[in-house]
Amino acid sequence: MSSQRAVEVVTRLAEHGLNADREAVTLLSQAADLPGVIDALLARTEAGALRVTAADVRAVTAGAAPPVETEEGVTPRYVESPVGTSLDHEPPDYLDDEKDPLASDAAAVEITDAITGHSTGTGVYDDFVAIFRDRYERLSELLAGRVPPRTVDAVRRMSGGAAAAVTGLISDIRTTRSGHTLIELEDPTGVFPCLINSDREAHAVVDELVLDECIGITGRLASDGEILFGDAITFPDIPRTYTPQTADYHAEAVLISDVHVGSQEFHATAWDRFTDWLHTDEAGHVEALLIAGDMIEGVGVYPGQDAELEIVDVYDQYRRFAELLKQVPGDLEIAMIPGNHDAVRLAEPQPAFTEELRSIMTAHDATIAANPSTVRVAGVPILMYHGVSLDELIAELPAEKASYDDPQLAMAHLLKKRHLVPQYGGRTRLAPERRDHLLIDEPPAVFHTGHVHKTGWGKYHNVLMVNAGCWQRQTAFQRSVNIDPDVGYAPIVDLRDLSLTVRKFV
Ligand code: D5M
Ligand code: FE
Ligand code: ZN
Repeated sequence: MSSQRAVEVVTRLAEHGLNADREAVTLLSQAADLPGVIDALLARTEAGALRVTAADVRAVTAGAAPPVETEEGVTPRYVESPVGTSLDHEPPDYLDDEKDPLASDAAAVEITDAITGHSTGTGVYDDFVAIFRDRYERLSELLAGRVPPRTVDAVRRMSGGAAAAVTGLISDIRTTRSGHTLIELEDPTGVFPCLINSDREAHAVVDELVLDECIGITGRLASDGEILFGDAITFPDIPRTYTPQTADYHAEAVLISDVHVGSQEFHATAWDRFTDWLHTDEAGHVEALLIAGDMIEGVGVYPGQDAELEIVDVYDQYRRFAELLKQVPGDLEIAMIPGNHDAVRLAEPQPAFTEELRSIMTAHDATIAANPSTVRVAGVPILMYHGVSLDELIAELPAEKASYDDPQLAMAHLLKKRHLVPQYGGRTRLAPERRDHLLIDEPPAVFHTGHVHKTGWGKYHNVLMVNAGCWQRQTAFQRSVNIDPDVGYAPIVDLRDLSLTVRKFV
């Protein structure tokens, strides 16, 4: 699917107030009569329903796209230096137990939120153009040191047979009949085709490419100058030599996610044990509790959810969540961002909770921020992102490169692509803004996600990646889609050296 076609589909749906999941966009982009199909969808959609699924599209069209299969049981490829702890590990003994008094006097948690209240998007076509241009400009800048920064237009004017390189957003990927891969790279001056021969080393990474991500391809132009034969694919990436900022005194942060308060499956006992532990001496160095989204279960998030709700009103769910936060020691900073079950817009970046919701969660004076956000705890930058795009990468990439059992592999790909939602118009709904807030401008020291309800951790180019697991037992819906959640784990990072201890509370 070309990005242009996807943009057209998403724009048209938006005109009718509809959102669609990625598969639905793919199916719609293949529809010969898009306006007709949208009319049929509108006729079929119940009043108030805004979300178009692939099943909806199939119901009104004849065609069906094959499902994407993922396998299980893979060896982490991106985890270069696994974090030296395992589940239920005792925390290491620390020699230095003193806090730096100056450092702890300063605010332990700081946040820069460029999103909440700064939404620039109006949802019109121009915004899609602007966001792609912004994405291209900022990511190509990151590539500029390693790939000659030439525009498509400049490459077109080069003579055939010359050594050349193209940087751009992937507008199309196709496998040729002979098994080679044809990649079209787009920049503001045009589109250029690049062929990666299946016998080239670079061919080993073509299965991790997704549409709309920014890469550089280096190689040689064909004799007619019409196509680039690529030898190497370069990602924006985190430098291998990246040295993350660490704390200069003993501070720890607990990274959790997906509390899902309001669900009958919310594991209250695990939460009680966890918050009890936070009051013990062992937790004496914990300065911050970070929650990466899905505080509540929400209402009407998936089919049949009503039957599994313990609290049926969204505001009551937040009231209960606020009560549960009161169990957290008062001197501990809390920072939280929304997820797809929370009561904010689904399209990312998601702004922080509204005043109304904040007024419910006043007890802790929590830092309430957008999804995504970078928070600094004891000076250490932690990138928090709920993680909806992890589903997408896990579906698109081969199992050994991304899977639900090893969510940190998918996280590593986001770091490598320097983008939290590389593929536009996919299953992760994106709000058209003039600036691309999902780009990873500065590498964080810690990358914290949730959403897939599985724990996973590792390092990628010295960045500690932690996917947090959840506080909700398996729901009937999750059983139906084969999700076996990791419930009641709390990953705890020592910010002095980014070492990790994962504690289990079930
Ligand atoms: O997401 C919890 C997990 O469930 C996450 O990996 C996505 C997955 N999920 C959510 N909806 C679906 C559908 N419709 N099909 C397959 N997998 C799904 P959460 O955000 O907590 O619901
Ligand atoms: Fe969740
Ligand atoms: Zn989620």
